[in-house]
Amino acid sequence: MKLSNEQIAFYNENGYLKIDNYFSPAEVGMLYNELPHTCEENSPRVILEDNGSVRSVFAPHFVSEIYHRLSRLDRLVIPARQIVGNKIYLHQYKVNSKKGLKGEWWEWHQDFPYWHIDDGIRNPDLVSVMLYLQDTDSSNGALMLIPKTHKLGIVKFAVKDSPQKTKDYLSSLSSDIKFTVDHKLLKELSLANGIVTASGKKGSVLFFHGNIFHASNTNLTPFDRDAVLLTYNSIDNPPTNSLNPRPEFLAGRNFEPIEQLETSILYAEHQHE
Ligand code: 6CS
Ligand code: FE
Repeated sequence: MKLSNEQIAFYNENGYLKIDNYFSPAEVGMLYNELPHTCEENSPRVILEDNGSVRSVFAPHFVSEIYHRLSRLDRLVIPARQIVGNKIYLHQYKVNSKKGLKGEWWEWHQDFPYWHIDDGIRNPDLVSVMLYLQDTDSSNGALMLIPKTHKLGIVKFAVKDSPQKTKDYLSSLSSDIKFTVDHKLLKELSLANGIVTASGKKGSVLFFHGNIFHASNTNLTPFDRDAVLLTYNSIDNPPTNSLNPRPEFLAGRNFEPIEQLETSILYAEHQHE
């Protein structure tokens, strides 16, 4: 499960790395079946689209042992440590659902500006890993990426056409996020580097850098696109925003390095599957 030198080199050059068939159908099925148990009614951890469908469920590990085991899985933690180059803890954990015919877009953005400005994390020494719970392609809202843009640092933000609907942390989580990429810059980099669509069957994973430009479309198919996202941070790079810190379900506060790794999320009785 350690990444090869070639995989690390590809990630460092491009800002992302997709690995197919990384989780078994049994593991994906277990995570998918557990989803309803992670989003209790009226929880602040559950972010809804304007149309009422679930957009994100944050911190599923707060209520689910299976999701807690996933966050400590060797197949995720060991590559994340390699990419970050240090011991890691979990900064953010969510399931981004893009329900069929309901899931809205994520405008072109970088993730690190939110963690830098909202949480006070000083350096981009983080890595996100996305686990596909369903077959995902351009039709049902696969992530689009512009390779190599992770090398640009935090870039110029677009000027929003209309004032933000909310001033609270939802302006970082809704389909109208506050920090998006300047459109002139977006066009320049799209022409220069191209746009990659990170399609993958269920069980694929995508490691990606906090500064890479990425976006995803609305889901116009009747097929859901649920994806688990874990963001690991270097233990030497914690949030410094103590004045008005975001809730713990958005910015983790357990800075202990993840050790004693899980070797499977399946319980013993299922591990033969
Ligand atoms: O604010 C945050 O932490 C979340 N918002 C976005 C747009 N990406 C990073 C993260 O998931
Ligand atoms: Fe993002």
